[in-house]
Amino acid sequence: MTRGSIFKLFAYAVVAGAITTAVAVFIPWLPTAATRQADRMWFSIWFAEIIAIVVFAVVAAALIYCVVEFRVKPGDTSDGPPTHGHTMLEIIWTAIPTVIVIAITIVAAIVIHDNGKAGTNPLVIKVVTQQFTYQFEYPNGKTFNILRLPKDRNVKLDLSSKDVIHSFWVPAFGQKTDAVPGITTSIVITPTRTGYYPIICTQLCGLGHALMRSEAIVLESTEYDSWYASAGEAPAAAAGGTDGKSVYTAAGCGACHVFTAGGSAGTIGSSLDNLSVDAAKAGEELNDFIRSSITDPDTFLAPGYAKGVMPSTYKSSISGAQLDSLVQYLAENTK
Ligand code: HEC
Ligand SMILES: [Cu+2]
Repeated sequence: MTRGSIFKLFAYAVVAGAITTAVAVFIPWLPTAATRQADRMWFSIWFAEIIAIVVFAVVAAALIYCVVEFRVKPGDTSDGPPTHGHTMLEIIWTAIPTVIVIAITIVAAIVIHDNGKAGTNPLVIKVVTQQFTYQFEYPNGKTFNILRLPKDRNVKLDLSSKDVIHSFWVPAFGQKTDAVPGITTSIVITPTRTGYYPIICTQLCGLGHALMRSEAIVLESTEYDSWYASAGEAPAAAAGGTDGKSVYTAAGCGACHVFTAGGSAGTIGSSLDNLSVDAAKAGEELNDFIRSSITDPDTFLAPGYAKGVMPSTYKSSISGAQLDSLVQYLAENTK
């Protein structure tokens, strides 16, 4: 190869590498990391990314060089010269990818290992999922439907499910795990930035799946401590409470139902604003009708709605006292 052709190859590689680097750097593919685990995760992604950019630049340069340099001349109908394999080249293009893949594997293994470590005294929060809500149980036994976390402390989330498979994903936290019925799965996060982050269910878990969202709020540790000390005083905030309206919110009814008093506008289920009409159709007294509609939704179907859409798990997931106040709350606020 002449010096000129080596220069050309090099120039193609620099251009291809520069364009790819610009695409990687200037488009915000990843959210700003908000936990120590996400920092490590982003590191492993960038590690693989830089290798990919270099490989792409080399391959693109060779490709462009060949297309430009060896293109057929007008009127040339001859065959190219016969070539046999090149053992040294084959050894090189096998050895280099092997080294690259091993390097990426080692970095990924270290990141996964470090991200699984909860330290000696993590804050353990139980995350109970259920169509289509999250409940967060703190060590003091109080339950909330918003996840509040202190900054700079290891938090271990123990996930479980009351019905089907759900998932817990906060993009900026860099960690994601499924909540599977019958077992407890867990993830560790150490928040490094205060702020508000959406929690998203990523397993298609039923008709209300798209609405299965919650929020995580990372607070300075002093703010968190004072919230924790006074938390749960206001019954409306506590999903474990028996106030009818908070049961309605915590159980996720609003994801599917229009209910003016509850401020919900879900359209998967029927409106709950005029239940007396359907109670009369079913030939039941209003309170009994509401109760049986919640515990055995398929017995009487609201006209025009399908069987099996409303979860039939509420009879076990809502306590007796919660159900009583939920029924009363709906009866008092419907027509
Ligand atoms: C996944 C969506 C979904 C969720 C979540 C849901 N429902 Fe329903 N619900 C429906 C559908 C669809 C119907 C109509 C079919 C039927 O009657 O079973 C319905 C019917 C009802 C009815 C009877 C309405 C009528 O006019 O006959 C009541 C009452 C009711 N739901 C209350 C609730 C309450 C309370 C909750 C929360 C504890 C809840 N639903 C959660 C989808 C849902
Ligand atoms: Cu879900």
